[in-house]
Amino acid sequence: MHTTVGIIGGGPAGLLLARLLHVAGIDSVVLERRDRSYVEHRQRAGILEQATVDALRAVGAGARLDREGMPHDGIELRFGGRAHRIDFPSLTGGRNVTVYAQTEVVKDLIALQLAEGGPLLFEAEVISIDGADTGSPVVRYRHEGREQILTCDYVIGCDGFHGVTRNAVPDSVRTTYERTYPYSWLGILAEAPPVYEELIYAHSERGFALASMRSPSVSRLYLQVPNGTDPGDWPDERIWDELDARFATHIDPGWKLERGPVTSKAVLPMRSYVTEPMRYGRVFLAGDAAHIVPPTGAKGLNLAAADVIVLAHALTRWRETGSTELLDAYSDTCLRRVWRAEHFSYFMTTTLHTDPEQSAFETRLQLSQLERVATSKHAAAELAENYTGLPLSG
Ligand code: RFL
Ligand code: PHB
Repeated sequence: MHTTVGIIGGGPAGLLLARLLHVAGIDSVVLERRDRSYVEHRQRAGILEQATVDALRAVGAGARLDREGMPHDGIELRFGGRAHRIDFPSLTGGRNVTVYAQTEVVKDLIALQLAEGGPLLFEAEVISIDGADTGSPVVRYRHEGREQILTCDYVIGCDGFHGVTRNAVPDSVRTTYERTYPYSWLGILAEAPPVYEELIYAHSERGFALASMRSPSVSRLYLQVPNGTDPGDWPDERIWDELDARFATHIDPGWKLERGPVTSKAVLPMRSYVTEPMRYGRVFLAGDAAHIVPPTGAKGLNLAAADVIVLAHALTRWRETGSTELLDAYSDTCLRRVWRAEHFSYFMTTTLHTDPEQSAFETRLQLSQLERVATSKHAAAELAENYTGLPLSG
């Protein structure tokens, strides 16, 4: 089999890229290791920037998003027993974000691609990519019990942090930057209406907590826990009690979350990671295959979308004019945005979590920084601009 663009991975990056190329009249094949149901039910991100929403609409995946997505004009920060709201539109010239789960984005993109796109193969595991520095790279994959070959003009690695495409970039040209954190998140889904209208990010002496949502009847909640925590050590009542304790304020001491059946419970480690460059020969990396951010800034899915928007534009230019100018600029163009998001995600993470080793001095610095965001329009605008997403060219 031959295709113009071979896409490894059917997560948000690979699926959105396939749709963007389809709209531009460029053929592609998507190879996804897992089965369809697994990919559609993997619990992950919830926040879409405006540019991500616009891209989904442009590829025809906007209808359900426009019906069911929940536009949010702000977030609440809780710290030192107080609550403070950051208003996005007034601080950013009108921008906001939309709460719409990654599972739903993926379902919408898969349905579209199967209805009217190029091949999207599930349970097709890529084993290797050869000839990145030749004119026609070769993808080897296993599908329906047989090893198969896909030759491509370009190969795009959208295969996430544990993918194989990164290995096609020789160690001698690759630099990796990494940071781990001394805490994880315990994330739950609960059949309980969120009593809050906007997301709440809480700094507390007991550790960080985040209240998000999936729908008017489903809450998504996270607690900072030590690395290596067994979710089995957290019975539901313990989770709810701890969430209430971390969200408590002096102003409304009776404030409590609405409780309901917990339908999913998992521990997620936190990591910052960037590999450079994001391209070698005719192989390109996009999304989590090239970079990871801790989830506190809600940037991972949006960075993946931004990468493939830049890439689709560059491939379209190449197809129309034969010029590789934008493809040659791809890595530098994306990395500027990636590093900004890395810094923002690091800032949100280290400002809001309690490092088990942290001194009282460091806790006071965190509270002082949060106080600054709560009292300075400039500090609040810096947070709001990064949270709602910087312009795609930036
Ligand atoms: P994915 O989603 O990991 O998809 C990669 C796909 O590649 C497949 N694959 C292979 N296929 C074929 N052959 C191989 N050898 C393969 N190896 C792997 C995998 O099966 C998979 O289907 O990467 P992608 O597309 O780059 O998308 C990235 C996002 O999934 C990720 O950044 C976000 O989920 C991060 N994230 C968040 N991002 C946001 O923008 N906003 C948020 O609110 C947000 N919250 C989160 C998050 C991530 C979380 N976790 C679990 C890490 C909250 C959480 C809890
Ligand atoms: C989520 O809804 O899953 C979510 C929201 C905001 C974050 C991380 C995750 O920062």
